[in-house]
Amino acid sequence: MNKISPSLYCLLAVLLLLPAACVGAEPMTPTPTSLPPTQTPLPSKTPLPSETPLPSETPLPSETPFPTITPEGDIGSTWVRLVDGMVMVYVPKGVFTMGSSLGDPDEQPVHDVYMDAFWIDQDEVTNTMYARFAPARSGRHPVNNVSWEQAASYCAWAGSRLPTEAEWEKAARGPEERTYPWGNQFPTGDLVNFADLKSRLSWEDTSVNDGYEKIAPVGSYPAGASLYGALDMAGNVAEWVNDWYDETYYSTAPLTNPPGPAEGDFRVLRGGSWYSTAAGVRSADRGWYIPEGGTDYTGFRCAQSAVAP
Ligand SMILES: [Ca+2]
Ligand SMILES: [Ca+2]
Repeated sequence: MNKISPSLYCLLAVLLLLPAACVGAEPMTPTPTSLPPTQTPLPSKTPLPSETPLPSETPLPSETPFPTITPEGDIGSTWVRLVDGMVMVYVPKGVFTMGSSLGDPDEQPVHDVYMDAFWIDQDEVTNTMYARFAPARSGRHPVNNVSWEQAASYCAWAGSRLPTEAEWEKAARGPEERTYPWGNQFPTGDLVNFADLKSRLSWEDTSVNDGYEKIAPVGSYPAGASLYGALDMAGNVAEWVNDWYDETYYSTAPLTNPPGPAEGDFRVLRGGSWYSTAAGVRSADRGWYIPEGGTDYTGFRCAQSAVAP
C-alpha cells in the first residue's frame, strides 16, 4: 500500500480517476458458474488427500468439522479446508527475517523472528467461497469490499483465523529476505497484478503489462508464488491480517510468534493490490485501514496453526 492516509487516498481517487474506488463499484465480469448437481456430498470425516484438485465450483457441506492439522509436513505440503474448499499451504517452523531496510520507517528495525509452523490459504478467499458464508458474487475473483470484521468472521466460520502480520510476512518472504514472494526480481507481467499500464492510474508502471486493470482471478500468476506456494501474496487484493497497526511495533515486538499490538485504531493490510506501485507490493510493506471499512482493493486469506494432535 502506498503510504497515503486512507482519507487522502480516497480523496485522491475521487478527485482524479476513480470516482467509484471508495464506494465499492467493481465492473468485473463474474465468472459463469455451472454448478453441478449436489447429490454427491463429500465424506465429512475423511480429510481430502493433498493432491485433490480444488473443487471450487462444488458446494461443500458447511457443517464439516475442520480436520486436525498436525505439524508434520514439508514445504509443498497442502491441505484442503473442507468448509470452503480452500487449499492451504504449509509453512514450517523456524526463523525468518522480518522488516526491510529498503522500505519505510515502519518496516524497521529489521529483526529475526521465530515462528511456529502454520498453514495459510494458497489463494485469496474467492467470491464463490465467501458466498457460502454471506451473500456475495460468485467466481474465482477474490472477494473484496469486506471489512476486517467480516474477514475475521469468515475465517472463524471456516475453522481458521486471520494470519498474524508476522505469519503473513513469513509466508510471503520465506527465510531468504525476499523482496517479493517470487524473489528479488522487479515485477513483470507474469508475476503480479499491480498498477501496470492497464490500470489507468496516474502512478501506473507503463513498462509492465499484467493483463488486468483491476482485480484478476486468484492464481492468475503462478510464477509469482511464494517459497511455500502461496499465490497473489503480492498485489491483486491487499489482505487483512489480524494485527492492529503500530508503526513502531517492530521496536518492541516479541521475537517468537509476535501476536501484534494489544490495541490500535487501524488494522494491517499486506501485499498491496492492483491499485499499488511496485514498491507497494513489496512483501515487507505495511498498509493499514479502518477495520470497519472495505474497499475495491481489500480482501483476505486465512491461516491455521499447525497443532500437535
Ligand atoms: Ca494490473
Ligand atoms: Ca494479495
